Amino acid sequence: MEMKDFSLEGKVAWITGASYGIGFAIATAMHKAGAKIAFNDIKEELVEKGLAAYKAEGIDAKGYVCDVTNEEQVQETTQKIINDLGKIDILVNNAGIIKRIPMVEMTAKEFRQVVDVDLNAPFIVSKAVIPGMIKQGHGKIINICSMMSELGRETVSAYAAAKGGLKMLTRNIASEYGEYNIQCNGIGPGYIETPQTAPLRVPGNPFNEFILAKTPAHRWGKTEDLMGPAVFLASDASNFVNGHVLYVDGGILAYIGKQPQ
Ligand code: NAP
Ligand code: GCO
Repeated sequence: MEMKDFSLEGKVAWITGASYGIGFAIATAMHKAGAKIAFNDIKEELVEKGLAAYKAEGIDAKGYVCDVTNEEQVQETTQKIINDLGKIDILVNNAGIIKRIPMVEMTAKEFRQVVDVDLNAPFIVSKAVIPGMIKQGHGKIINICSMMSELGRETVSAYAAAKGGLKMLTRNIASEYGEYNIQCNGIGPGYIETPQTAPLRVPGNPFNEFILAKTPAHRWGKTEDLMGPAVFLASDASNFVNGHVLYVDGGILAYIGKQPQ
């Protein structure tokens, strides 16, 4: 193994839903490793906000307005990225939503909305980019899973079902396209400080203390904690890693909880 195997020089990476949050951090890391960056968001103003944020970091990212649940928009955006940047070597299915509602109070429409973004969209975007990856003889797909790919908790039934399904979609893409030198892996972030978890971190919310107690590192994760794992899974250094979900959770999944004193 050579250290250059961790480089993304000459690669093109598409990170979905990456105007901010985890996607923005992963895109920044991949830029630092040498990749050209494409990202999308669902709203023009968010794409503009993202472009300004990338520029502030010295990143000449390409931004696209695309709803990842809309197959026509995804197909069009895929072709635009290839026209603009020549190819797509790395796909990060990052775009995601959560609705925290007790299951019996959740409408079927709300359940479907979460599954549509968190599970159906990674299928739609992966389906759009895999043919090009087969043609070029290589590709990397990274699906952003979750603690809820393994665990349940109150009020997140749709999200857990979607992220559990995303773990299995990851394994199935690895199984079906591994022979074309395409590696599909997941990253399972723990509890990370982003807008999505802001409601859980408000002062006085007992959930905040709960997560700190359940995490051996006794801290919330930062988006920076995901940068190295993402570059590893996007690089040639992980070419024999396939169908794996790498949990970046500070040890939550390994920990039964602090023993009563
Ligand atoms: P976030 O702050 O809510 O950002 C999600 C991004 O996805 C936003 O830019 C959002 O755009 C975009 N998006 C949502 N629906 C979309 C659609 N239909 N088409 C295109 N873009 C769409 O979330 P985050 O915390 O960075 O999480 C990113 C990913 O990590 C998600 O898949 C999440 O489930 C997962 N995750 C997060 C944590 C955590 O603790 N934060 C832990 C584990 C996994 P809008 O602003 O327009 O909605
Ligand atoms: C929640 C949180 C989690 C995190 C993440 C954990 O309400 O429990 O939002 O779901 O977002 O998915 O890995």
